[in-house]
Order: sequence, then C-alpha cells, then structure tokens
Amino acid sequence: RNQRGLTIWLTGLSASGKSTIAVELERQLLTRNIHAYRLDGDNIRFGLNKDLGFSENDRNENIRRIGEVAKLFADSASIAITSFISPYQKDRDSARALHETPTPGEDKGLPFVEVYVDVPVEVAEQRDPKGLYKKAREGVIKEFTGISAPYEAPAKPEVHIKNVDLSLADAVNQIVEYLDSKGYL
Ligand code: GGZ
Repeated sequence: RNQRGLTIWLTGLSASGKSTIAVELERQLLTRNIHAYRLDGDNIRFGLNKDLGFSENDRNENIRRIGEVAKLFADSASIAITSFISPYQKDRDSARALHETPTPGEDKGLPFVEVYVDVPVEVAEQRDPKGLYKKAREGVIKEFTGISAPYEAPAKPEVHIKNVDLSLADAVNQIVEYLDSKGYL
C-alpha cells in the first residue's frame, strides 16, 4: 500500500453525520490493519485549538491548523480522518494544496480526499441532536453555520454522500470504494 498515507477530509453541516461516518470508517480501516487516526472537535477544539471560537477568522485558523496536523499524520503513513464543518471553500482548498504540493525532496504530494456529507439544512435542523439549531434560531448561539453563518458546499468533492435516508454502512462504503478504486487501501 501507499506507504505515505493520506487525508480523508469530511465536510458538512452540524448534524450531517460526519462524526458517525468518521468513527465507522476508522473502525473499518483498523479492521483491515490499516492505521487510521481521527481528528475531531473532541481532540482538537478542546486541545490544540481551545483558543479558537467560531468567528470567520477563528474558523479559518481552526482549519489551517487541522490541515497541518492531518498532513503530519498522513506523512507518517497513517490515514488521517478529519471531521469538521470546514465551511469555507478556500480553507479546504488550502488544506488540499498543503497536502498535494510535494515538499522539496519528495516527488509526490499526499492524497487529499474531500468528502461532502450532504444534508439539506432543513434536515439537519430537524435532527438537531444537541439543540444547537434551536439555540441558533433563538439567537443564543451567534454565527451558527447554516443559520447565521455561511456553509460553502464543495464544488468538486472526491466523494459526495447524500446522507438522507442512507444507511451508515452505505455511507462508509462510498468512501471505502473510492479509496479502493484509487489503490489507496
Ligand atoms: C457551528 C458550532 C457553533 C457555531 C458551536 N457554528 O454538531 P456539533 O456542535 O458537535 O459540531 C459543531 C462544532 C463545529 O466545530 P468545527 O470545528 O467543526 O467548526 S468549523 O469547521 O466551522 O471551525 C457544533 C459546535 O461545534 N458549534 N458553535 N457557531 N457549529
């Protein structure tokens, strides 16, 4: 297998299902003895990025740092799986460029697989597992993605998961099949 690893970058609204997919994808990769490591709010926003909030600037910096950390994992031959809203196309493009541009002395960059976990905002708001959309509507949470802050859908994601009435197994399969088709597994 590709001995340098890669990054699988999940993007989508709050309550779109990114974390659930990330956990199951990681589990399936580990089952195949492929080392995978998940970056999410729990291990990044409460640690490395605990100085950052949800303003546009803070989100830009959040995603910049996550891109750098994911690249380090990918460079160590692991599969990095990131699970963040990452609402701005230019931030995702920067993370991609960071991976795909070969560093001096290397002949190739690292693969960057952008996965759009797509649910209409109406569906995410209906799910509202943590009551955050309700708080956003009430104005208790400001700058909430999809309600009072933008989400820029990916123009050309490698994988587009329409995550409405789709089983978790089918969602994860879409990613695994893409990785297989590219010879990454
Ligand atoms: C969006 C917010 C906000 C605001 C708190 N906007 O569903 P969750 O709870 O568990 O996931 C959301 C998480 C988003 O953090 P990210 O680091 O993924 O965002 S970004 O990539 O845009 O930097 C949500 C919670 O944090 N949360 N306030 N205002 N989501």
